[in-house]
Amino acid sequence: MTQIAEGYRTERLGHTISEDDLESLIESTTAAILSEGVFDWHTPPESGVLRRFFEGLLLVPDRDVFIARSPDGSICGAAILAHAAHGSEIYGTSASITAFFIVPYEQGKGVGNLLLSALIERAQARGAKALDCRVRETLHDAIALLHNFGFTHWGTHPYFARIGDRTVRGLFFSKLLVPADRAMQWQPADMPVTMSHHEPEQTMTTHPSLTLYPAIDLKGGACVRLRQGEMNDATHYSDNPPAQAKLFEEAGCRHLHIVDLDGAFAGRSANVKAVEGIIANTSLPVQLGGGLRDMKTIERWLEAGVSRVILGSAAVKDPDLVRQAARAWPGKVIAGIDARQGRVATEGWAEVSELTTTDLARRMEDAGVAGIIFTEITRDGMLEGLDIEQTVALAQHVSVPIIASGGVGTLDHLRALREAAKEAPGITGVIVGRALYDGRVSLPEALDVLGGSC
Ligand code: AMZ
Repeated sequence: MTQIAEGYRTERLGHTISEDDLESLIESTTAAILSEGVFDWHTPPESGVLRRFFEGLLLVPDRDVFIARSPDGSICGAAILAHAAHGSEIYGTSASITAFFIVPYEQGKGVGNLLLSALIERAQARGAKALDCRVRETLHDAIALLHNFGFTHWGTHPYFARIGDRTVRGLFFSKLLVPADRAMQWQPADMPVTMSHHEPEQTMTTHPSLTLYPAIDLKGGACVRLRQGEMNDATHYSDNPPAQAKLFEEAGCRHLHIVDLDGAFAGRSANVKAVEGIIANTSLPVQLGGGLRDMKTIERWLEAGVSRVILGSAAVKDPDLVRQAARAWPGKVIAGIDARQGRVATEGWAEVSELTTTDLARRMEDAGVAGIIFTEITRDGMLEGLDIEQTVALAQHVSVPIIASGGVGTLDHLRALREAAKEAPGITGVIVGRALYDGRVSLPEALDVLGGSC
C-alpha cells in the first residue's frame, strides 16, 4: 500500500467545530467539488450552504464526520460514515461511507489510506458487520483504494449521477468486517434474493426476480378493491378476509399486503378483528398499513405478528415517528408513498400535500425505512398498467428497495415492470389487487413472469 507521508493525520469530529476548522473544511470541500464532485455537488454551492450542511451534519447521531489534516493543520480531506441508520433488511447492521474526498493537491500521499483505515476501525468499533460504499465509475483512484482495502464490487447502478450532459454509472462496494458466517446471521428468511448486498453482480442482472404482494384491502371487515382510492367506488370481493389470506397462501404466495382502509381514513386501526384473523389463519409474513400513526399502535401490531408496518400519512406529517420506529424495529418499517401525479397524498388519500414523491422518498431513506411502496393513485384499481416511469425514477433516486403499486391489470404489466427492474434494480416487488380477484391475472402465471418469487 502507498506509504503515508509524514505529518498527516485523521480525526473524528465531535458535535461542534471551531471556526478555523469549519472554514478550512469548506475550502477543501469546495476544492474537491471543483475537481471531481463530492456530496452530490458537481459545482460548489455558496459557502453559507456548506456551512449549514456541515453544522447540521455534526448534530446527526448516526453520522460520523472524519477529517484528514495536512502537516500544517489545514483540512485536506473528509469522509462521512453512516451507521446502520437505514436499519433495513438490506442495510441491516452495515455502515456506509456516504462521502469521501482528498483535495487534489494532497492526493498520492497516502491520506486516503489513513482516512479509510479510520472509517473501517470506527465501523468495527460500532459493531457493523459490513461496510458499504458507492462510487462513481470515473473515480479510478477511489476504486483502486477500495480494492486495496479488500472491498468487493457487487453491483452497478446504471444511472448513478448526471454530470453535465453525461450519465455516469455507480459502483457498489462492500467489505465484510466479520467472518462471512456471522455477517449473514441478521438476514431474515424472507429477504428478497435480488437485493442481497453480497450477491455477485451476475446474479442481480440475470435474475432480477420480483416479489409479488397480493393485496387485501379491508373496509367494514370485508375484502374490497377501490378505484383511485375512492371509498364510494368499492368492489366487494369477500366477507372472509382470513379465508382470502389462506387462498393466497395456498396459491403459492409468500407475502401478504394488507391495508386497513377505514383505519387510513380514521387515523387509527379499524379492521382489527379482520387483521387478527388473517394473522391467525396464515403463516405468511404480513405487511400492514392504514391508520398506524403512533409508536404504541406500531408496537401492538408487530407484537401481534405483523412482520412489517407501512407508514403513509405519518411519513409526511410525522417523520420523527418514522425515524423512531425505524430505529426501534430495524427492517420492519416501510414507507407508503401514495402520490397523485407527483404530489404525495395522505389520510386515505383525501388530502394532497405539497411534498413531491422524490423529496419524501429521500427523507424516508434518511429516516431509515426498509423500503418504499410507491402508488400512483390515478392508476390504482384501474387495471391500465403501473406508472413505470415514476417508479423507475424513484428507484434511481434512493437506495432503499421500491415496491411498485397501482394499476396492474395484465401479465404484460408485470413483464414491463420486470424489464424496468433490469435497469433499476432497486425495484424489488409489486402489489397486485383487483386483477387477482377478477382472475385477469392468474397467480401461477404472475409468479412465472416475475421470476419465481411470489
Ligand atoms: O385507497 C385508499 N384510499 C388508501 C390506501 N390504499 N388510503 C390509504 N391507503 C393505504 C396506503 C398505505 O399502505 O397505500 O394505507 C396506507 C397508509 O395509511 P396511513 O394511515 O399511514 O396513511
